[in-house]
Amino acid sequence: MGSDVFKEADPLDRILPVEIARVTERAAVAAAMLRGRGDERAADQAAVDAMRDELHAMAIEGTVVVGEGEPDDAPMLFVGERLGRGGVAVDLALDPLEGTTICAKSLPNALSVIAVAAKGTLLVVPDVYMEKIAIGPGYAEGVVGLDRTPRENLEALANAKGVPVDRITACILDRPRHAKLIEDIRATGAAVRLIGDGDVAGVIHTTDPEGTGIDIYMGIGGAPEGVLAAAALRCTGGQIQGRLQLNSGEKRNRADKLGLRDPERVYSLSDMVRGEVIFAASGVTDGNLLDGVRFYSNRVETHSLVMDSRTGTLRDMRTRHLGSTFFER
Ligand code: VTB
Repeated sequence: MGSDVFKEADPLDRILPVEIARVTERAAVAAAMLRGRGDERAADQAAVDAMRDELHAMAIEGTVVVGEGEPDDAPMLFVGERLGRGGVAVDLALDPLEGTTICAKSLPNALSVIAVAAKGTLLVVPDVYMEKIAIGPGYAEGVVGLDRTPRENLEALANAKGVPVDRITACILDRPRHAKLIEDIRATGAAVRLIGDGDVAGVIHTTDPEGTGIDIYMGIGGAPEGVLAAAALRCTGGQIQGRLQLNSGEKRNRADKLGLRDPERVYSLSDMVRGEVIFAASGVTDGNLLDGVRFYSNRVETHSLVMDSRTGTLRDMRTRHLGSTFFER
C-alpha cells in the first residue's frame, strides 16, 4: 500500500468550484439590488450579509485572512473571523463588494470576489496600501518589476509583446498620489486607463489584454486587494509584485505583528499565494470581463469567472437563478 493513502488529502478537493461561485453570486445579487442608489454602505452591507450567510452554510472551517478589515474596524467578515459549519480548514480571502463607490454610482467593474486556499497558504497583510505591478500570462518571469522605473517596465513589456510602447495601456487608480506615475507613463507614449476604484478587477484585466485593452496594472492600492488579485493570477497565469507602504511606525508595527518584518520587501505572487487556490468573481455592474447582475420578472442572471489553479480551469459561467432566494426583492 503506498504511503499516499496516509497523506492528508488536499482540502480543496472537498470543495466544488461551483459552491464557491454561489458565494460570489449571492453577494453580487445582493449588492446589485442597491446598484446606482448612491448608498455605498448599504450596498456593501448587503453583499457582506449575503456572502457571510453562504459561507456559513458551507462544509468548511474557514478563517478570513483578507476581509472587510481588522477586527476593530469591521463587525463582519473581519480578518480572523471563523466561518462555515465545520469541515476542511481553509483560508478565505474575500471582498463581497470590490468597488463600493462604483456600485453606488452604477459605474463599470464592481465585483464580488473570493479566493479559497488551504489553511496558512495566503499572505496575511495589514489593511495598508500596497504598491503593485501586474501583467498577464505569456511573459518571461521578471519582465517587469517594482525595482525598475515606469519607462523601463513599459519598454520591457512592449518589447516582450513585440509592439511599440505607444501600443501599451496601463491601468491605474485615479488618485492624486499617482500624478507623477501617470506623467511618467504618458511620457513614454503609453496610454493610461484611469479607474475610480476596483484594482482587483484592474489586475485581472491584464490577463486578457485583447478583451480589456489593458496590458499592465501599476500603482498604489489596498494591500488586501493585492493578495486577492494575486490569487486570481495564480489561476490565470501572470505576474504581480507588491510592496507594502509602511510609512509610519504604527503601520510598521502592524505589519511586524503579522510576521512581516522587512518593510521594504517586494512580495511576489508565490509569496502572497503559497499554494493552490480556487477563485471566483461575479460581476455586480457591467465590466470589461464580466457582465453585471440582470434582474428579470421571473429570474436573476449572474455572470462569474470561476478558476481553479490545480486544474488550470477558467470557467466563464452565466447562471440563471429561478429560485425565489434570488429574485424576491
Ligand atoms: C483600491 C481599490 C478599492 O480602495 O484598493 C483602493 O481596489 C485603494 O484605496 O476598490 P483608496 O481609495 O484610499 O485610494 C478601493 O478604492 C476601495 O476599497
